[in-house]
Amino acid sequence: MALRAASLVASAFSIPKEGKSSASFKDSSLFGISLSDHAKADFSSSVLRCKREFNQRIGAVRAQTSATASPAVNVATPEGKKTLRKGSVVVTGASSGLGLATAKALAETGKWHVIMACRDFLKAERAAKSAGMAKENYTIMHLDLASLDSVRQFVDNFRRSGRPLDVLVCNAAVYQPTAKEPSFTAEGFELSVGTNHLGHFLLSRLLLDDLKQSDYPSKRLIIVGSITGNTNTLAGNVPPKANLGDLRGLAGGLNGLNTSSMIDGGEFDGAKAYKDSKVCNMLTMQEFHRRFHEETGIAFASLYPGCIATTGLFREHIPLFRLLFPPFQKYITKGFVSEDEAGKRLAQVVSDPSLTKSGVYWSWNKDSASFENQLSQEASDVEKARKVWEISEKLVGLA
Ligand code: LMG
Ligand code: NDP
Ligand code: PMR
Repeated sequence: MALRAASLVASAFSIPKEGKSSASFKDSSLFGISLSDHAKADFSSSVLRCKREFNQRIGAVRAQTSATASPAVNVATPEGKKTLRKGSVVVTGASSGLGLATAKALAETGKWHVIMACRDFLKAERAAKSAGMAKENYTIMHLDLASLDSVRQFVDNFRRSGRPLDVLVCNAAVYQPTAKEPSFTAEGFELSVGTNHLGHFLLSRLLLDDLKQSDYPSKRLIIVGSITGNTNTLAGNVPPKANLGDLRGLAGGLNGLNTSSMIDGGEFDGAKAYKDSKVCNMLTMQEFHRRFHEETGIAFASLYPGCIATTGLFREHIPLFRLLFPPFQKYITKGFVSEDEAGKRLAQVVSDPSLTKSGVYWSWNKDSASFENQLSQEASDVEKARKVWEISEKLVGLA
């Protein structure tokens, strides 16, 4: 047990070995940007593909009559130099915590227009203002991931806006650690998996087309994962552990009536439902990668941004937990990261030229250097990923 615990502790902190940290990217460089050979190949092929797509698309772009016409990917400065247009990124759940910090970090660069996809418009507006985001750098659009109608409506509204989609960040989540009984989405799915996984699954499937049409040189689809869904870490071994079992509850629709509200068919447990939903998020990212990376050049990625112990995620936990959790993470596990720092990490996955590799679960070491982390056996199970994908397609009405 002691040995097992020690190895769990080591893998929880997963300090990168074998030169996997981003420092190792320094071995080659393209246009002054440090890239690994793999990432370089990835980047240049996507540049070529983008040029092709751009040429095909340019007619369509010109014909667009919507309110905000999609600008050309290269825009001329007053001095006549060509620069890349502003990127257009959708961030779900940008009204607090990691999503807000990411939106802020991206907006501050002046290189991104952030579409904050939020369920509470006023809260989002106040959050953006108090974060000091300049008006021209963001747009708030309504999205309630606990309703598939709302997801479809959001996609519709987004398309009407005429903005291109260059990067999609699936960040929003709910966590119900103290709920005794399950609650449900508009369609009757258990709320955590319904919101965190199924809502995002439909959103990202629908918006894949929009991403494909973007002429931006580095298109990305990011789904936020977590350490607690990975049972190859200490954090992932704190009970209740994530476990999707044979997916019988998911296949039954998680409605808690004629079937369990839990993916594995067991008794409802809010903390487990959240961890299970994160496993689905990480499996979905990999399935996207297998199905669409080669064809589209889109980079699919997931990440564990660190333990952001101060966010609204823990709003339903007991007050004592909320009081002790931040110092516990800061001084005992040392896994604590501030909202600002976590936002910068996710912003890197959105826009850093060295993080173009697809199919990766990014993590950071203590010096905030990114590295490709290992997922648990279940969170990297190819067969399970395919099954989760296929069942989810049916549940959200895509198959
Ligand atoms: C459930 O409880 C909740 O019921 C559920 O609502 C939800 O929140 C869910 O995962 C989320 O958790 C889990 C519960 C059971 O954990 C606790 O919250 C109990 C805390 C017990 C405190 C133990 C002492 C730790 C030292 C404390 C420092 C003070 C700060 C307190 C901060 C509180 C924040 C948590 O958890 C357990 O069963 C406890 C044992 C779990 C360990 C499992 C890991 C196996 C490997 C063992 C290695 C041990 C060595 C590591 C030492 C780390 C340092 C403590
Ligand atoms: P927060 O609670 O601060 O942020 C969650 C966001 O999701 C909020 O903006 C919330 O909106 C939004 N949201 C919740 N339900 C819906 C819904 N139905 N439709 C639309 N938006 C919704 O938590 P975090 O910032 O901590 O969480 C962000 C992500 O980070 C999550 O994916 C989480 O799993 C992940 N994560 C967090 C860690 C942490 O330690 N905090 C660690 C690892 C991963 P509203 O403001 O209206 O409530
Ligand atoms: Mg955990 C290296 C140790 C580590 C890390 C990085 C986390 C992250 N946690 C660690 C260890 C422990 N935690 C230990 C030893 C315990 C038992 C005392 C513990 C407990 C604990 C609880 C009760 N931890 C928690 C909870 C929660 O309710 C959080 C949770 O599981 O939400 C699903 C949580 C978390 N610990 C983390 C992280 C990142 C979380 C937050 C949520 C998430 O994964 O998104």
